[in-house]
Amino acid sequence: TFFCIFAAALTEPLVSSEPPPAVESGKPSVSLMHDSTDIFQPQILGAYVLADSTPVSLKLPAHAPYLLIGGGTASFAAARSIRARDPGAKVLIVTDEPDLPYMRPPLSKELWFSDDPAVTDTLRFKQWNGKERSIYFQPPSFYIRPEDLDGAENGGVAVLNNRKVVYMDVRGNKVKLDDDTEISYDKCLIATGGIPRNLQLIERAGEEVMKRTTLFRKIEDFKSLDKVSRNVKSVTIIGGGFLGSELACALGRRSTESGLEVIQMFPEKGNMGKVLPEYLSNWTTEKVKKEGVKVLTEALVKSVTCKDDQLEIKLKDGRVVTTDHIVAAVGLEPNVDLAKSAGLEVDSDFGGYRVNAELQARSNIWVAGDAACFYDIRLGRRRVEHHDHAVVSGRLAGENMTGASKPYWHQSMFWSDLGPDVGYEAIGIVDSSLPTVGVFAKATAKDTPKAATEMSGTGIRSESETEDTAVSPVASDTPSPAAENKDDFGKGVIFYLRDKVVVGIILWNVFNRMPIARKIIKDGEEHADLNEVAKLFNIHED
Ligand SMILES: *[C@@H]1O[C@H](CO)[C@@H](O)[C@H](O)[C@H]1NC(C)=O
Ligand SMILES: CC(=O)N[C@H]1CO[C@H](CO)[C@@H](O)[C@@H]1O
Repeated sequence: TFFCIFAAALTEPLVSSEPPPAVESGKPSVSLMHDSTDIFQPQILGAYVLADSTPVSLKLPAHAPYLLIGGGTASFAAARSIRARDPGAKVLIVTDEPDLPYMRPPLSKELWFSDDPAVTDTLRFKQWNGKERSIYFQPPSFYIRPEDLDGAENGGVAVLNNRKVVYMDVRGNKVKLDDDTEISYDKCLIATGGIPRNLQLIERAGEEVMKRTTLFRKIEDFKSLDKVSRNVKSVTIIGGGFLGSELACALGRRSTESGLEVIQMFPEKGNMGKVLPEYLSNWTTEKVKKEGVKVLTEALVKSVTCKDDQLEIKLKDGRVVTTDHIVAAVGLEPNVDLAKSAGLEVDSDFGGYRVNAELQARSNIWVAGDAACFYDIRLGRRRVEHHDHAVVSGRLAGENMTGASKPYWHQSMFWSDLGPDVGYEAIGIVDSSLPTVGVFAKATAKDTPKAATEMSGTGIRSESETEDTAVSPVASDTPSPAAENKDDFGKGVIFYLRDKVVVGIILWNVFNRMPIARKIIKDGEEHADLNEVAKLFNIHED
């Protein structure tokens, strides 16, 4: 069956592209990942119950050599790279979420396509290669308990759940938690991610509207939207970016089974209009419509009201939509709550904590993931909200925290699929407001995401690429490429330009060539003829 996944990210590099951790558990972690009987339930480590059932408070460590604030992907990636470079390291992750670190992308894609009716409990999903895994990076046995951190001979990673860091004393190298506990540190990472935005007019529309609105980010949001979508007749997604389009397609597929009406509305002219040039955005919109989604483009919401248990959405151009539930997928607000007490600068253009190319904010303090506004030595100041960026920035911060002085230059990438037949990979600044040059060729049956993963034998396409694999590409002698047919975007390369220099590249149904794209961006040269550059990707070859 055709299905449509906008995958904003790689979902696996943390487990399969690196060796399993050496000491933390008796079994190698890889075998645990594929053990079909284990279900990685979150552990709540904030309190535990003794045999006589008297709840006691934990004796938390007063000091953590490595303190990581936030329990998401960037934090977990940092913990891993710290442990890899400093095998005895004691790492404490403090997170206000109740869960152990997990990956977010499957919450808006693979989990929706699971055949398992219990998927909201198991949180396991099938990768492209058919193998199943949990969204949790590691099972509970990987971690040690916070109260055991002090005495752990080989160190380890501990997660303190349901606690929030509310204050940083930078001079004293310590933080205060929401229950007034103080923990001192040697090195600290802030990886606090962000909070989904809402439309102000929904926030102001009152409790009845808010009750029928989902902001999507966490495991709980997946569970509640799953439930809502089984109990209502109509869901409207506001937002045309990755998250909105992913969820529209996921729910759209359900519409064919259950008669659920799925509406998606956004101000742009087409899906992913902020990323794709207009002709491709238009083409993508048609794909989404075929998934059973009623797409309303150029839709600006004027008001939302609740009447007789239904929501009425009025648009500025007079259109009116009646629906049961709203999903607002209108972006992320980076969480910079600690800026004031920590004396950290928040970037006024991009939001997030300003850090240098090594992701350092101040001495002993680093920032990674969605909350970091970093200096990209190639492309300038940026903030990136993709999973792969959380992985590479967390890893880099961890390396720098353990003493490697390594500037951030590894461009994170992301990929997105429109089902098994169409997919793309992107790197750098892909912003449709930049001038673009697209070079297309006819696709063959081999040029599909499914074929690409089957050939590589992995669940994901670019998993093997690392910063070391950038090869010198060889230009092919094929004739000058040009779009043979304007409507046939079979496969191709789209260049995004700033001051005549390529700052972003989308590989459209062209797979396993990301190292070439990476090198072009790294070189940062002006190119007189991008058709010549496109030849490096050999799109006419096979
Ligand atoms: C995209 O679609 C809109 C209609 O929704 C149309 O006005 C516009 O011309 C299309 N653009 C391109 C480049 O095909
Ligand atoms: C601990 C460590 O190696 N830190 C380095 C991180 O990167 C900066 C460069 O900005 C170096 O000055 C630090 O020594």
